[in-house]
Amino acid sequence: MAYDEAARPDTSVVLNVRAAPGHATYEHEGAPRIEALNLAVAATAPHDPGGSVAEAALQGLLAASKTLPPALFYDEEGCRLFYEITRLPEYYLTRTEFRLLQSTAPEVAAELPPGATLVEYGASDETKAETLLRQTVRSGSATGKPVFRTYIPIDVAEPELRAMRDRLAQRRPELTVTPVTADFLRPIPLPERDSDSAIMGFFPGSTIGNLEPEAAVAFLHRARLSLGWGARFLLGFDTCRDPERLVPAYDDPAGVTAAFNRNLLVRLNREAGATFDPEAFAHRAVWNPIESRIEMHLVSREAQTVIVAGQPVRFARDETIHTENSYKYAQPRMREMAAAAGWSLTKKWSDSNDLFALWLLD
Ligand code: AVI
Repeated sequence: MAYDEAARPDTSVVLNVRAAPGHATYEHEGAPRIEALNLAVAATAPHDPGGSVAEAALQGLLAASKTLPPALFYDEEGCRLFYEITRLPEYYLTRTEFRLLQSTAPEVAAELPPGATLVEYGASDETKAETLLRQTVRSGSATGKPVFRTYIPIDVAEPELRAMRDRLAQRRPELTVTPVTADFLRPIPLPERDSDSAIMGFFPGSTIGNLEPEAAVAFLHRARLSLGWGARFLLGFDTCRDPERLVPAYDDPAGVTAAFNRNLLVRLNREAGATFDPEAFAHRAVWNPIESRIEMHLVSREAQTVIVAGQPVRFARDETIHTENSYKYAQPRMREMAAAAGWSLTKKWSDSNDLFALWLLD
């Protein structure tokens, strides 16, 4: 499929990866602030974050069908590679969503009364939230006042949250920022707030696609319970199901996604006493039309035995380690999932190529 040159990302952006595992933020050269994205990814793993990397890896590698938990992608190098992925011409998700957010934020904000609270799940960076936080009331006696009075970013990375709060305190002194350090896949008690104020959850980045569908519904349901029945929820998800576009987005010719995938093995060598030769595994991205997902695998190029945390792990030639699923939802399916979690669709937006959707739920 042809690459849309007009959609090419701005290459003047300079990467500034902060060192906390699982999280990165990016800053414009010289400019006060960022064009970037949040990595709402560190909490998407199906393993206990309290367990060790070796335990999590062995659990998957000793199973009949080998897997590795996707949260292990996001060490410092993984964050850097993920950032590179988001800049690739083939990886349309990030820039498409960011543009959509920029153009629809005024309409989203118009749905809320002044003094609202924004709760972002997996927020290690405020870039996407700021498209909303900068919105002001457009009519009536509160004209010109900010729509959002409070911002509650939720993430596992405390240093990132603190840094974000400090930046926002400088840029938006009128905004109350109350970070919550937590894994958003677990029940989260929100800070006390004025019960009269409107509240909106925010889950951008199509991170919902990295959860198994049942986990996605469970997450949306927990959000429904903690935000309350009067709440709104803004959800960003990838809707493209065209393998001709998807496969290059997850298997780019520059090999960045392959490096991102193999970095899992590099990490296991460093942190789990493993003996992987990363080049002995091929990166594979396949579209699974039955499950409606892109799967990433590492395929053993030969029969081999690798030691992980003192245990031998045997691979047959062509045996795969399934490392990630990225579900792409048709809109009716997402509507069903949202409904199962207690949300209904109020408004929806998508880009002109119908690649990405932003949904306002209530
Ligand atoms: C973080 N997440 C939404 C990305 C995705 O597209 O599923 C992770 C990724 N994996 C490979 N490329 C990007």
